[in-house]
Amino acid sequence: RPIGVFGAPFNKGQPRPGVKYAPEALRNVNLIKNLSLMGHEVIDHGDLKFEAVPNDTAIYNIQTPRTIGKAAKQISDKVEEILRCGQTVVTLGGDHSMSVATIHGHAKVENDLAIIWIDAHPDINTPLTSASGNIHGMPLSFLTKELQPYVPKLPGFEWLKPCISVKDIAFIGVRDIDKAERYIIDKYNITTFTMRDIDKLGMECVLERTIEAINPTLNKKIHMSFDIDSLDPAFAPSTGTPVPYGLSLREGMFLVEEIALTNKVTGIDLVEINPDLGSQRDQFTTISAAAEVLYAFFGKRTKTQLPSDYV
Ligand code: DIR
Ligand code: MN
Ligand code: MN
Ligand code: MN
Repeated sequence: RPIGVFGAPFNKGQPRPGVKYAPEALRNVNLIKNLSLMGHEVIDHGDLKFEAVPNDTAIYNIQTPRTIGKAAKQISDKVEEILRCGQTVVTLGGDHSMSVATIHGHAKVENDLAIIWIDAHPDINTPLTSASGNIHGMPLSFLTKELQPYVPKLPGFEWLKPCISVKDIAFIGVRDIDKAERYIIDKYNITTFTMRDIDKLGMECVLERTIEAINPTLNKKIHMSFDIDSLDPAFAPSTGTPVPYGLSLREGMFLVEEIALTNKVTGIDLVEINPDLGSQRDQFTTISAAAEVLYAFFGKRTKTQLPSDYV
């Protein structure tokens, strides 16, 4: 399948504005060209533009819910459009609140979807349990059918239909879980592999068990949501909520290489890269790591020698 890439420079799901510069930063390291040089047809759909909704008053402790909901609708529609063209969609975030939209749009086209959520955080707070009020810590609660009795509908999100089940989700790399998130994960027995599980089992076994749990017959398509803070801050320092003792870059690359080999992934999110944070070296380290994760997924693994014009 061709790859359809677009940027979702969305930053209102958390308080640090610089995360909106990530699509531009990734384009500046020739992400699109390098993917093409790996032998893929790559269609660049450009970056979306978002507008603030006037009089967007806070609800619970969430700022600008209508602005976030409106942007999410645009992102969901874009993902749906690109998938209907038969392309594998790659969404360059942006903060992780955008995954409420990418998964929603993906599930409209592939109605039975498995979610691999690679993140230091499980992002399954509800508007009522979130201590931060940041929607980037909540997207999975909005999408999950079983949680709807506990998730109040926010203004701006009227269009959103919960489309996944707790049994379709797997967390990998988590190591910073809020109390209510822990409660939800335990109550619904959501497939979860912490850093300790990865150390103990090894990444290959973690992925085997992930597939066994959420997609045993590989009859579903897979949505891979990659939060750059899953990586250890040594490899991805320029992110809003870094958490120590995370994945090495090679572990992250190996994980996505193995996921790619399922041939079931039709949607990918790459989120929470904040090119404003840290030193110039930190920023370069983080953007390079993010790009390498995508290259690993899209087959750099199979090339001992890259084309000579690879930059
Ligand atoms: C925290 C942080 N659990 C929250 N979440 C983050 O605000 O709900 N997710 N940073 O990536
Ligand atoms: Mn387009
Ligand atoms: Mn996240
Ligand atoms: Mn995270």
